[in-house]
Amino acid sequence: MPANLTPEFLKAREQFHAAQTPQEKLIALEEMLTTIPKHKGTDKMQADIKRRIAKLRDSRLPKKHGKSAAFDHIAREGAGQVVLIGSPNSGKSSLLAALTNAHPEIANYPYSTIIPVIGMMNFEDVPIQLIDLPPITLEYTEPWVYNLIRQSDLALFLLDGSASEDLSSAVEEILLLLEERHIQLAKSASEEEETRVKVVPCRIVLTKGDLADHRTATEELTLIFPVLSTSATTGAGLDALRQEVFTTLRIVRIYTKLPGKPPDLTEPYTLPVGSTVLDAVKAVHREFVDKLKYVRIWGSGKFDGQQVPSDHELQDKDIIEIHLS
Ligand SMILES: Nc1nc2c(ncn2[C@@H]2O[C@H](COP(=O)(O)OP(=O)(O)OP(=O)(O)O)[C@@H](O)[C@H]2O)c(=O)[nH]1
Ligand SMILES: [Mg+2]
Repeated sequence: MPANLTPEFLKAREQFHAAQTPQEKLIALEEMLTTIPKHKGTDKMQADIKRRIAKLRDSRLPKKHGKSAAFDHIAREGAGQVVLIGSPNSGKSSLLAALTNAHPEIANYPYSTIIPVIGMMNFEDVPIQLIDLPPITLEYTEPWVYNLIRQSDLALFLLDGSASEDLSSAVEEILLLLEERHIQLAKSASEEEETRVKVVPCRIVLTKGDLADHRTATEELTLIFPVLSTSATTGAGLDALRQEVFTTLRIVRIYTKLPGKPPDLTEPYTLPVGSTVLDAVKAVHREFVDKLKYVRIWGSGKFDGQQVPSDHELQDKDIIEIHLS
């Protein structure tokens, strides 16, 4: 198939060859990528331009011991760590900006995100850490992206709901790349776990719901993972997404109170679903465990203020009053 290159593209290519600095080269390459006719005949050229862009961006990052910069670990903050993953331009950075106070770079060209960007999202009174990542593609993926996914509690898999491509095969392609690195995305973390493989719960987020030609969840997609539709522009679907993230993280929040005083409802302790009264006491203060006399509980389907054994399983929003000897 002939490439049918446009005059705009040829001009951008000339600028690329004339470019003196990495910055000028990058600008020209991005222009080439925007103006190149998008069809099968230019697939290889497009991939080549993307690779060059990624390489140039990479060379602008601070170097560590001569190797490219790596972000192999991000300290967990809040009740859970959630990564935003997907193809270029799927709307990851836009979603981070819509859900948190972070200001990531957002652009209509691919690979606009080159380093992880962190933001804190609130679901009601629970802070949850979101990490916006560079895209995952066959052509080029930052190697440390996989490490951050492996360490996360949940992956949100973003799909551009306005794209014409086959969304389920786009998902399958990325799932394979992850599997090669021993990461298995799954509906829940409780599925059978091989030792070498890290299972990370996953939800699909269909983005750009405000665009007239946006797609809704197909049965094929929902068979892979539960699907949520959103728009970073209008905010549609964002509340449901916050709720789903909280539910999928499987955490309960616990408030504490002092005898005779009202409970402190400002900052809950967050614990995994299934945690006991003793786990909560430990979370409040390690040393309380040895001195523990009894705990009274509010919520939990119990009479308010009822005394409960230390192996009592906590429910979301329980309030505990710890009595020490
Ligand atoms: N109309 C509309 N456009 C959106 C929405 N979300 C993202 N976009 C646009 O889609 C383009 C890509 O958005 P980004 O958030 O930069 O995408 P990304 O997934 O972070 O891209 P990379 O970092 O390159 O992987 C930008 O032009 C955004 O303005 C949305 O909800 N509605
Ligand atoms: Mg981005």
